[in-house]
Amino acid sequence: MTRFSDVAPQLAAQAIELPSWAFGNSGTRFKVFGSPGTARDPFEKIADAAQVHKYTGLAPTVALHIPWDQVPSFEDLKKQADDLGVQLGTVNSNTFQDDDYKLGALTHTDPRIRQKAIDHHFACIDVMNETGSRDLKIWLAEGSNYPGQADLRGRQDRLSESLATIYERIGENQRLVLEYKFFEPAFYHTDVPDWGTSYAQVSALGPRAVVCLDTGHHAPGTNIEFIVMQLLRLGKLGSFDFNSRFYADDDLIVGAADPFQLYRILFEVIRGGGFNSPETAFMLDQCHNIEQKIPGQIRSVLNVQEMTARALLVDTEALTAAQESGDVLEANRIFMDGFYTDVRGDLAAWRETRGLPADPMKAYAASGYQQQIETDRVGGTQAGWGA
Ligand code: PSV
Ligand code: MN
Repeated sequence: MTRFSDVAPQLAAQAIELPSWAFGNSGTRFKVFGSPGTARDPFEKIADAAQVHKYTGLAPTVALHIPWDQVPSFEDLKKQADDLGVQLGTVNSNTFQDDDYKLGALTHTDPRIRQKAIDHHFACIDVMNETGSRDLKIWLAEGSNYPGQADLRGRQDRLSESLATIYERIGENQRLVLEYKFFEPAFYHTDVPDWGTSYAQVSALGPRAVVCLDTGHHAPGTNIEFIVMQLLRLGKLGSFDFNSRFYADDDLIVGAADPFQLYRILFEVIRGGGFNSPETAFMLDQCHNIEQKIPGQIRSVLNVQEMTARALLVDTEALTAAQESGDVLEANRIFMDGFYTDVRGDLAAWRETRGLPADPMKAYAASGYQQQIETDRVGGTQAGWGA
């Protein structure tokens, strides 16, 4: 077994990007609940995100979603982030909340609507140029609900054309990241349902186009770590949207539903060279519908850190030897050894050596920030899905 002190330097370099929308209200199609102290604008979202980084040292960047995070001046937003010790990260486009996109956006049969969706992506690239963001992340809500409703092939061809037009506009040091999801809001088919489709589309674009794997976007029982391995092998695993799910795309706290799956995924990330690599960004894509948002995010990044530590502890030399000698049970024992190792004490002590609180959840709760925002943020409209 590898020792904790041997893996600590790798843990020190770990960075997990937070989604700005985690700090706004969210919910299901049934109800979006408000909660005291919720951020009312992107500036307050950044302030809340900075709290997560302050207590964990794990979350130096915040992803934006346009138009939810549209502000009169991105320079001001960038300054707010700088002042609070974080940076603006990935820019997410949004073509799922406009009436024009009911039957499609980048795949629509009407060239006017396709152009409108392309122009939205151009506007997102303009934002990236102002914020210094590297990644444009595209998730498309497009698809159909009924067999025969749409020409599947025609839509795929139009998608490819639209993406090529957007890719042309991506700067030298920027990337286009295409996320897949097999259902919702479309229920019969989606135009980018799986990693294979995303891979085929981005491969046709070029080297600066990569795939985003959202852990909640697979059918139950899917072997996600296999997909992780394959995309890393192909050099196309651009980023993760981490979250967890019990049934659908639940967007719950990462590691909450199936910590063992998270461990298996992280093991493959490490194995495939995707850990602490600029090529593979770690992000959260979560919604805190009923729990407090800032501690929800703190718990999330700590879950990723804890499972990363366990995956790093696997004695890979011994594992390879067991695999190669055909010792099935010994290989499985070595693999499970990491998962069953309780690293919480080591992590707490190590955090203190780095000037961080041993227990970031407790430190945040004791800081008074939550009470402060609940008192201060009265009036105005709380940020939210706008769904
Ligand atoms: C879609 O379900 C998704 O995972 C995409 O990443 C969106 O941008 C995000 O959720 C936020 O709605
Ligand atoms: Mn996502």
